Amino acid sequence: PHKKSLEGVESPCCPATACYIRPMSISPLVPMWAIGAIVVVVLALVACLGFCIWKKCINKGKKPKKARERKGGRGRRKKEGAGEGEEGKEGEGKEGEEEEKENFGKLEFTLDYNFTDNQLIVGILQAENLPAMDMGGTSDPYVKVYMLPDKKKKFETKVQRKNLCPVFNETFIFKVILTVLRFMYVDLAQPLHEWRDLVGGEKEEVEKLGDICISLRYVPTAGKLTINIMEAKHLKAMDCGGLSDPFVKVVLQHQGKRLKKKKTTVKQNTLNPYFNESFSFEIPFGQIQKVQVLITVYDYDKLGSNDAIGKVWIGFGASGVGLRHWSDMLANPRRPVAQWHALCPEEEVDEALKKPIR
Ligand SMILES: [Ca+2]
Ligand SMILES: [Ca+2]
Repeated sequence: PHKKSLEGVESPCCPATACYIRPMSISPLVPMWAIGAIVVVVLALVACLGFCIWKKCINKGKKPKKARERKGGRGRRKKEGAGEGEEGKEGEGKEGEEEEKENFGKLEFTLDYNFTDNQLIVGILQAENLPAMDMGGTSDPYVKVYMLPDKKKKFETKVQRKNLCPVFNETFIFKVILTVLRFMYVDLAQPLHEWRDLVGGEKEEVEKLGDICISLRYVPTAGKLTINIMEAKHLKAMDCGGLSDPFVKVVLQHQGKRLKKKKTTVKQNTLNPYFNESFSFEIPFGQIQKVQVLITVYDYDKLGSNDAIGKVWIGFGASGVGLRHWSDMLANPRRPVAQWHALCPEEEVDEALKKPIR
């Protein structure tokens, strides 16, 4: 039913975020539950920097649990359990399980709705007592803000490095037309400002998608870049049989423009495919610094469209391993440099690619 009223809108914008639409043209776009969802989302927000990087360093030992236990020792746990309404009820007796549930820290935020401009203003102020997710007993937290059910319009705060009590003080504005302002959690006629306990982050964000080994070689004199897709391991199963049919797509970009696209063959029914397929590209020395290599692993499906398993960004504007691998290649002309990369969710990489590069 929403689709109709959104005619002429460029993207299939979700009903909850009326991004490109003039207020006049639509009426009740946001159902009550969607507004409720906004609040729920804000609660579940603190993510920890670069899940992919994190997964890479830590995936052998699940450190967070230990870290949480350590923190639990400070005695905050009991205070919280007794203090907050719903939590308090279960609070007594189940110490063991509680520990798991509770120590995600707290977030201070504001919600305000501007009726004149149809703006939902979300202020992310600070967080407290976040669990340590990294090896050094600390975290690099940032907050992601989005509205349900559609997560297309996302905002992120800056990353606060090595900080378990980060101060953000950032404001995000959602263009959204609200017709129902009262609902079970919040009355948006009044600005809301409060601290809430964080709950565990989304599962998809810590989910393992697999790793891919890539070799890069650049010969400056010839202006030739060779990318070898060597192998992948522990890929996520995308088919009902618990396996995937992986193949890899390599895209070369320069200043947002797609230069070339190549694909490997499909390896049937495996989560640990061996490819060893090479692709060469001509990139003059003057351009190589600004080139981006995007590598996506797909599961080939006979019926319907292929499923993306995960993606890796190497080269200009990349961070972490993606940047290091590229620098290593440039520092070692004519020599192939191989490197394992943890796959990231495709949408996450695409989102990051859209941002201006600093
Ligand atoms: Ca599939
Ligand atoms: Ca398949």
